[in-house]
Amino acid sequence: MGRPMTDCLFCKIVSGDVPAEIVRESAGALAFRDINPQAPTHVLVIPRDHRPTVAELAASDPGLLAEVVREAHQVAVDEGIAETGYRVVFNTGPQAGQTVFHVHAHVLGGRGLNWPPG
Ligand code: D5M
Repeated sequence: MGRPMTDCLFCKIVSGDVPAEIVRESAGALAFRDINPQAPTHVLVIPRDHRPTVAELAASDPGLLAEVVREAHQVAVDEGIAETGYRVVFNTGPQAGQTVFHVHAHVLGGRGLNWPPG
């Protein structure tokens, strides 16, 4: 089980020490709106337990990763974008743009999304 990290922003959202607009909660995961939205729907889904990257979560707890992905889909259903389409992104590592090293799935939708991404 991942321990809370005192210097981790998303662990502080899990503990309630940092406020967030929470949209869904499950036993192992939390979903909240991104503070800097890049699309009409932009929600982050995180495991409550601290894991730095999706690779480390997949290796240590694949069931929890599955829960994060299920919750990401449920966010899309709740937001009304599951039918039109949405994107789930795990930025992994600095070159991919990961800035917060507590794994998070970006759920993006509500507008046309370009491919390839920038
Ligand atoms: O994504 C990290 C994301 O986290 C980025 O889109 C901004 C978002 N963020 C940063 N601080 C907060 C708070 N306090 N609430 C909600 N969202 C936040 P990355 O893939 O690591 O670049």
